[in-house]
Amino acid sequence: MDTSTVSWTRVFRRAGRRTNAALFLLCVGAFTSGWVAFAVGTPGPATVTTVAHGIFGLGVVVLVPWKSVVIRRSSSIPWAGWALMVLIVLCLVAGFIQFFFGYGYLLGLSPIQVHVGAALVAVPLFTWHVVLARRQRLRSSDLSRRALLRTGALTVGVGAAYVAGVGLAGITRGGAGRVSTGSGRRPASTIPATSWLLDQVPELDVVAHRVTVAGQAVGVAEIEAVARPIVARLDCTSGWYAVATWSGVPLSDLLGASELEGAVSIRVTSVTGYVRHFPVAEAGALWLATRVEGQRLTPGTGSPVRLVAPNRRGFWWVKWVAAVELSHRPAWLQPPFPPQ
Ligand SMILES: Nc1nc2c(c(=O)[nH]1)N[C@H]1C(S)=C(S)[C@@H](COP(=O)(O)O)O[C@H]1N2
Ligand SMILES: [Mo]
Repeated sequence: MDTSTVSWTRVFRRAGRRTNAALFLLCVGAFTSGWVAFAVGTPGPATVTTVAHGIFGLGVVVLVPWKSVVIRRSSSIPWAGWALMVLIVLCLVAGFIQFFFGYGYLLGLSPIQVHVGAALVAVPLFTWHVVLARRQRLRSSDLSRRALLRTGALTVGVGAAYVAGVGLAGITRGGAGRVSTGSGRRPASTIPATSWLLDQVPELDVVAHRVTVAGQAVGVAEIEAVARPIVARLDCTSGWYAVATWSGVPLSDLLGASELEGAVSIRVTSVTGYVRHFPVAEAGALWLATRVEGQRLTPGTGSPVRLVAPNRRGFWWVKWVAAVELSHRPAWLQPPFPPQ
């Protein structure tokens, strides 16, 4: 046996309770930062969140050799344990595919759909695994100098792997035009028709359609008579964004100042029932748009009228708008993500 084998054996012999505790924290961190990453759209918070998410995920990968020692030591593994392992591997692989190769479809699924789907299915198994099967207490020695040094070394290693990964993504083109949310660029001419979950594209009559704005019926012709161009980035949580010139009118032009003053939020509803609430203060930054890049919207991208919300992620850009209403309900009371 040569010396390097000896030292590695010693390194992996330490695998055990602390490996599990570290993996637990990394998984919880990865899951939480993943949700936050879907919610934030502004550059500073988005950068912090996506970098943290990447580091948590890489941390899990780095601990794989130690965890395999733990697994090999245990006498039997229940089927749910295997299922959890498969889901976590699937989640990681899909995440890395998105990171290195960008947005695309395979068998009708995008890498982020697989990534998020696997993570959600893993939650009950993970909870079962942690709570029922592998309850482990923290010990005071976990905060010893040596333990902290080891954690520090792991963190530096993961940080270095992250930087290398970002460099590699530049070569594999996954990082092409990447912005702070992690999304990659698509040309404005190829904006895909995207649903948050289950919405189906309705066929609406452009001439007959009316949007009810605080009780008043507004048609496409009326919007286009006062429309102005607005350049905005549509940034979908499925991992792509497109910068386009939209044509529309801000809600602050359609709703009177006195009306806005009396309200807390603006409720924008789609003909499909898809709905989002916005704080009234954003009235000037929410646009009812009828065109993109000079062309009328297609049914898939929200015809006849959609919302353009330049400072928010794609799922706020309500398509096929039926009504804009003032409300007394605070915007934060709504579910953070649409349920349909
Ligand atoms: N009514 C409705 N509006 C919607 C959605 C939806 O499912 N239903 N999906 C949202 C999501 S997740 C995104 S990213 C954008 C996509 O717009 P696009 O189809 O023009 O690309 O529309 C948003 N508006
Ligand atoms: Mo989206």
